[in-house]
Amino acid sequence: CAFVSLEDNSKFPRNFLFGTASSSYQFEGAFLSDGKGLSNWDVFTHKTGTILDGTNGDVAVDHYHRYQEDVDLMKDIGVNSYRLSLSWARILPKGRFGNVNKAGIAYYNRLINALVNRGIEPFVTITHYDIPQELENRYKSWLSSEIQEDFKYYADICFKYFGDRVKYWVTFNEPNVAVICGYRTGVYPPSRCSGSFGNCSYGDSEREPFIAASNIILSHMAAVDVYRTKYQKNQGGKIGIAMNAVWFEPFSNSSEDKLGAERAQSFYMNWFLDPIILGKYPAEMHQILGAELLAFSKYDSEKLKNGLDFIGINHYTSYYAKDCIFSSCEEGKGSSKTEGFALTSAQMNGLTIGEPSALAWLYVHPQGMEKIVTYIKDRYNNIAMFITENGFGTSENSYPTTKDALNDVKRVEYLNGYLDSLAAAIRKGADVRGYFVWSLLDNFEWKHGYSIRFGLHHVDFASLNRTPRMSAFWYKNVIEEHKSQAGNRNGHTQER
Ligand code: PNW
Repeated sequence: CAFVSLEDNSKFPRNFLFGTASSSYQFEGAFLSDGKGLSNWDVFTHKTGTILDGTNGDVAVDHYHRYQEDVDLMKDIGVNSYRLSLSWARILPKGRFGNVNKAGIAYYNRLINALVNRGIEPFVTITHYDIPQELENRYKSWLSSEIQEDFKYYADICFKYFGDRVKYWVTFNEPNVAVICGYRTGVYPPSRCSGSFGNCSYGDSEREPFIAASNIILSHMAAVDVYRTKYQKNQGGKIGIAMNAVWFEPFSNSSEDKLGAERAQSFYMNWFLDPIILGKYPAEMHQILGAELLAFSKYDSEKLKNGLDFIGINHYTSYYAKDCIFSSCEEGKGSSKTEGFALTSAQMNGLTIGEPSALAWLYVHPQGMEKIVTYIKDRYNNIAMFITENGFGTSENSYPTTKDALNDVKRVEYLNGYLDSLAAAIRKGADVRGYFVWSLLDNFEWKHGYSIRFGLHHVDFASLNRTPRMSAFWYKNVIEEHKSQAGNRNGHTQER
């Protein structure tokens, strides 16, 4: 027969979103322009010693003024979606204790309209780490249940002003990283920690992360409730959350290490997803921490469960995981109940899970993508998923000349391997609907300032000129290939 259906050649579903991701603090700059209030990250980065290269996001990559150029870059690549976040302090400089900043609303309208007019679907995160400093000063932000009211108020405003054009909402970016870094190790604002976990003036590393997490979970549920009751029917969008998702590979085949890996996951990701989707914290957390830290009031627990339309997965790396209940682990490493008595590390007993990168936490292990997606699919009944971030960081030191800086072979290899692994999970039935590369541009990489680069485009931080890297051309190719294959589906056949 001369006719062959190409249906099976298409690796990704027909309406798959291919995009790039960004966040307000890391991209926008304009930190005091047009009525914006100070955020926790503005205040944090202005203290000496907080950021490794002494920089801050005051200007960042000036996306606030250069967004049109950046939308053009997206168009060049051919993406059909862009993940961005809204700066809470740009929209509500003083949270619910002040006015809506109309100039902030106008900026996001300009950006969203620029996207929509070019056929690019906005995928919008409501909070990507940055919150108005006012909420920290007034009531210690996530440590107080008061913040639930503030978040609900803010989310309502976002839906009201932008929901006619935004069909994908993410309430929180990586709340697990936010509470671990903000309240356990203290390396992000509000710089709280205790004991051997870090070096802070205030805090309690063994308790505060769990309190902050409960308030984030309930804030998420409150926003979802507002969306579903007031907006979803008319606006027709979907709402979810984006978790940092590490694949924990059991270090050995022993049932102890398998349980150790399971506990590591429960204390990292399921910690948030279980209450939101299944209505209660993971059983392992209850067993190890006891009821007190995890208690939702009766009133609060009634609000839990079924609180997502999709799960956002930010996946970069895998670690080995080892049991520390039946086996002994090094003092201070994995021996803590706050991490479920599991030791997790990219390197164990002389074995390394993958090639290291310029970032101490990022190791290349593409198989982890298929495994984490399959794990989430199985645990949460194959609810819709998006890979809301995946990317590779490099340090400028390893790229001495501009020519080399653009020739990012390692990033291409990384992305290509992870995307293939994602395709394998989809082939086996995972309902994954989109993939976003972190990031469109080099940008402000939190603790590392501008010394770590994740962009498909190189940014010269002096001139702010953007130049596409090899990886941008690689991504363009991936998208074009997908379009031609998906275009041939739907009953079309092609002559061979
Ligand atoms: C994410 N880890 O952070 C954030 O969502 C982005 O804002 C950030 O720029 C990007 O990944 C690259 O770092 C992470 O320790 C923070 O595994 C920590 C981890 C992973 C991602």
